[in-house]
Amino acid sequence: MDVEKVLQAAVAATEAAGSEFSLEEVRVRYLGRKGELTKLLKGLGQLPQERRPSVGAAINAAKDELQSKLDARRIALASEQLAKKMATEAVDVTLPGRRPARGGLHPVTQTLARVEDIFVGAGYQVFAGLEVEDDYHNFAALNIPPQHPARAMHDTFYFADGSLLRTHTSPAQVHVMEHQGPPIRVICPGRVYRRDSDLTHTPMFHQIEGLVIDRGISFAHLKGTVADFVQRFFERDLDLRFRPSHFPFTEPSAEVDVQCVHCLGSGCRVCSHTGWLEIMGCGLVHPTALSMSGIDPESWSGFAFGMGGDRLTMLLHEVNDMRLFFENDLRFLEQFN
Ligand code: 2NL
Repeated sequence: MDVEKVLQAAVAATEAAGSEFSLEEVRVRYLGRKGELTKLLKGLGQLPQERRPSVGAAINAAKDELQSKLDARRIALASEQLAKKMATEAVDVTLPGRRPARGGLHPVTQTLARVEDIFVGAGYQVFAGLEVEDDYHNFAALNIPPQHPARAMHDTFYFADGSLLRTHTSPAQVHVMEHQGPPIRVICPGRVYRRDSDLTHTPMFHQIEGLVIDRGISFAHLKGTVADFVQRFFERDLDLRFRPSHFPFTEPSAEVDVQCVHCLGSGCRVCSHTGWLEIMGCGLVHPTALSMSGIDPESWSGFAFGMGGDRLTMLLHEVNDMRLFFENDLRFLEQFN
């Protein structure tokens, strides 16, 4: 039996071991209870008496040498593995953390809040009202009797019990007139619904209406209020134009145009080459609308106005397709936060 040969094979296997697991296999194969060097030691008894001390010493020296090679290889493997881990799992602690995505208010909601803020600053209260209303508050109380042609224009969604989805935010103001009485300064923002869907109409859209009722309110108060609002909303001095119009619930009535925010009046696609953009309808509250809600038109007068929240948002941001606001594509919406 050649101790030197076994040792050489054991050392070679040690150097070749590629993991702590295979290194342990080498140790068991040579130094384990039934290992090759252990067996050599156990076989000493077969040797002649005089050779035992020298062969025994040689085997023990081989065992010691192998053990120290195994230890060295174990340390080398551990540091190799550490180096590999460091290379592949390195973390750059100086990188900024990934923040959770932050949501934001929809641009139309921001517009409603912007309008509310302007009027709250002028002493108005905000009353959103309810989206499900009855025929009386949505139509009759606003001087729109049952056979009035304006009802057809409103394309109302009705429920089986006769209640309806409000077609404008006016019924919220009717409730304020009924329950609070004059003087009134209120702004009513919210969703309204009409059975209408095409390129420029969606079945749900947003309106913001304002109502002021006090003693001696005239069209001059309305004009001043609108002019001040437009200046604050667009943060620019834009020309205004009041055109005669008609609503059942106001008399006289007007539509308000503002100088085109895009071309400032020279004519462009946004204003259909007119230089003007229509932003609201308004007027002095019809005496019938006042008395229907228990307000004496001989003692009180008022003005009201209504605007489209979606349209205002488009004008403010110079976006020319309303559908973009309803597709909920985050790439579009994120630009408003
Ligand atoms: C438009 C026109 C308007 C009103 C809304 C109103 C409300 C009450 C009484 C009288 Cl309670 N009037 N609201 C008045 C004139 C016009 O809206 O084009 N809206 C988008």
